[in-house]
Amino acid sequence: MKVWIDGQFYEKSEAKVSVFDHGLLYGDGVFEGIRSYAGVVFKLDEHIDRLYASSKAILLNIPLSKKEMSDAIVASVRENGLKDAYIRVIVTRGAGDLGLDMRKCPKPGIIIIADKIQLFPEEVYNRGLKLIVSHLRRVPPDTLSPAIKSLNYLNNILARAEASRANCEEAILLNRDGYVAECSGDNIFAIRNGKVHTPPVYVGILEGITRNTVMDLAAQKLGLQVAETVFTVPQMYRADEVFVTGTGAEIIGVVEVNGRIIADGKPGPLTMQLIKEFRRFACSPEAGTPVYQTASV
Ligand code: PXG
Repeated sequence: MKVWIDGQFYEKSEAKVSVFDHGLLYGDGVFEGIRSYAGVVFKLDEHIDRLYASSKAILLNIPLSKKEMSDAIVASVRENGLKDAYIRVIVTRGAGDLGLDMRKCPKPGIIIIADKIQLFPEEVYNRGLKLIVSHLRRVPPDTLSPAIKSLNYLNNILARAEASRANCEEAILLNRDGYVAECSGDNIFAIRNGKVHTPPVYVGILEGITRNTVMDLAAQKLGLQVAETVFTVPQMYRADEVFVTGTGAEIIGVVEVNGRIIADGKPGPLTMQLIKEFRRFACSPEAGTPVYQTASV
């Protein structure tokens, strides 16, 4: 595997960064997780826009134009001969001294890892996930905005650990007011009476690219009403269907929340239909940016 670092490819064993990088010392940096399907990088422009927005918010000036970044990502997938890939783009503050001062870090570091994708077993999509509500609240937007995809993921990681310790696959985080925000690495949806609900961005979430795609597909392909709604945990208990969305997960039904079985305990019919529509869309050329001359099949 070849890893792109600051304009050059390195063998995996040689792909290294400084121990003085503030990305490591302080989690000072931003990232994206992106997929490619059949040689098309899914929603690449949207991921790049979010990366640059995150980086602007933390006063980090990426020394590449968006076009150069896009080309480097595509080149990384091609260099590794991948069609279906998981791509991690990381922009760190770069090497500095041991203090917090970002002015001591003259050069941001850019890393692009394009690897084979670790898929969830198909059985997970058919069985659905068990979730808990974490006792940790999602970081409030006036502390470190969850809209920034920063390298500070301890809030999410500790919530996920809480889920694992309770034999659950994901954790729901509430915002400061106790409303459902999102999961540790996924956005959340609830369907009731044929209407699709997901928390609005102002609740304090990452505006997921899968989330936005699913909102479009639910409205356009399934003809459902879709709304950004503030909702509580008990409202989720009585939903007809609950599911999570994310780059890795795509769409996975939720069958249990805090020990409460959702509906009949199976992923719902609309959820299964959305999974089908999402997969069909993801493998189409209009889903993103082609890696090879003749993209897709
Ligand atoms: N919320 C959070 C907090 C995330 O980190 C999402 C929602 C979904 O966003 P997208 O754009 O992917 O639809 C994410 C992103 C993992 C992993 O290994 C997951 C994410 C990021 C990094 C790693 O599960 N999810």
